Amino acid sequence: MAMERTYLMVKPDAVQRGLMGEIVSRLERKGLKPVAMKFTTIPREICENHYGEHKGKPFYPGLIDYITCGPVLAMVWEGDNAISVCRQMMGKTNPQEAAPGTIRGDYAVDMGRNMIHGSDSPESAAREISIFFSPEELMDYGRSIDAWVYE
Ligand code: D4T
Repeated sequence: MAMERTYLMVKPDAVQRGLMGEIVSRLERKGLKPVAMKFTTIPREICENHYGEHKGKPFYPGLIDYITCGPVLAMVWEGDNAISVCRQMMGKTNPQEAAPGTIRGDYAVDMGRNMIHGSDSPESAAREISIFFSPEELMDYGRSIDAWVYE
């Protein structure tokens, strides 16, 4: 098994639309384990650091305005291949191309209001988790149900 941690973030549009619970619920029902959660409004500098790879692209200013416009639910989730599992649950970046059954496929229609962020590699997961959480905010605990989630 490849136990991984991934950084997920319910974006301001999903918070405003009352869909935080729906998203957390899908992740729990999948069998993933919550490691950390924080309801917070992201300062601009931190958002610019998080999305540093997109600096200079035409959509960058709108992206920063959108992500910083209201509270987000910052989270860390753990599971076998959690990074790729969560990306699959999120669906493609453009919600119009995201498959039905995915979060973006079921609830979003606009690339600039695509509900959720998820790390795309172990390197970005480690980087993003460290931007939003201190080590002591990451919960280490066992769950008895894991014997029924994993063989
Ligand atoms: P995030 O990072 O928000 O989870 O999205 P993805 O990982 O799925 O996609 P991304 O990093 O390529 O894009 C970041 C963010 O920018 C918006 N965006 C992206 C946009 O508005 N127009 C575009 O052309 C692209 C490529 C959507 C997600």
